Amino acid sequence: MQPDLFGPRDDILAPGAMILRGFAAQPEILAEVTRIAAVSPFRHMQTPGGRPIGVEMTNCGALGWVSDRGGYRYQAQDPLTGRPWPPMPAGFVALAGAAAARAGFPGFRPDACLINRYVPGVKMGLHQDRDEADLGAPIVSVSLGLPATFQFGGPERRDPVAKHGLAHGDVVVWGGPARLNWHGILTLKPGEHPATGAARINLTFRRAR
Ligand code: MD3
Ligand code: FE
Repeated sequence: MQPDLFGPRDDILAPGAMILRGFAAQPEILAEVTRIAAVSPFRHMQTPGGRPIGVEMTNCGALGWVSDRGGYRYQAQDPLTGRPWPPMPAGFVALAGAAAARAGFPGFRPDACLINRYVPGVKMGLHQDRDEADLGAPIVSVSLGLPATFQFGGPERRDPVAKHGLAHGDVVVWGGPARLNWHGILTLKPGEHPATGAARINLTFRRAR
């Protein structure tokens, strides 16, 4: 989707955090996700404590984020297949770079893309993303399918949390002073989306090393 008659709908959440509404609604993105998941399927990972994570995950790129009894980390192999993660499609690299540049972070080259799949009833609790070696690089997130409510706090767990709706095609860039802010996704409400059915897909592009 392109900026419409109402003009570009960029929204600053905090210094370093910007929503680019409708920046990534191209159907090719979901076609690539389907190809990736045919090689490295969506699966429930386990927390280091041994509990299943409600969000289903897979990855593409040189590195993928994994969680199991051994902890959280990035690794080159998919533990389910024993093979490298599927390569990051060139269109993903270009999209993430363009979004980052637009938000004021030129030169972003992601080496990891975590793909989350939510069905109604699933949430992601408040957390920080701090497993990446280069915290100077931003994270770019792409939301597809069912809408969700995003919770965005501050650098401390106790900081107040604001809520923002994220819809199909919305891209958010998190960097600079917002890079270590706490965040989460409220329980997904039931619904159907023409692009994804009863699901929400989120891609997060990261510089892991
Ligand atoms: C703010 N994913 O995968 S994307 C995650 O919608 C994650 O699936 C959520 O949080 C999702 O780690 C939210 C938005 C997001 C991603 C990374 C951030 C917000 C962030 C890093 C720092 C601050
Ligand atoms: Fe996160």
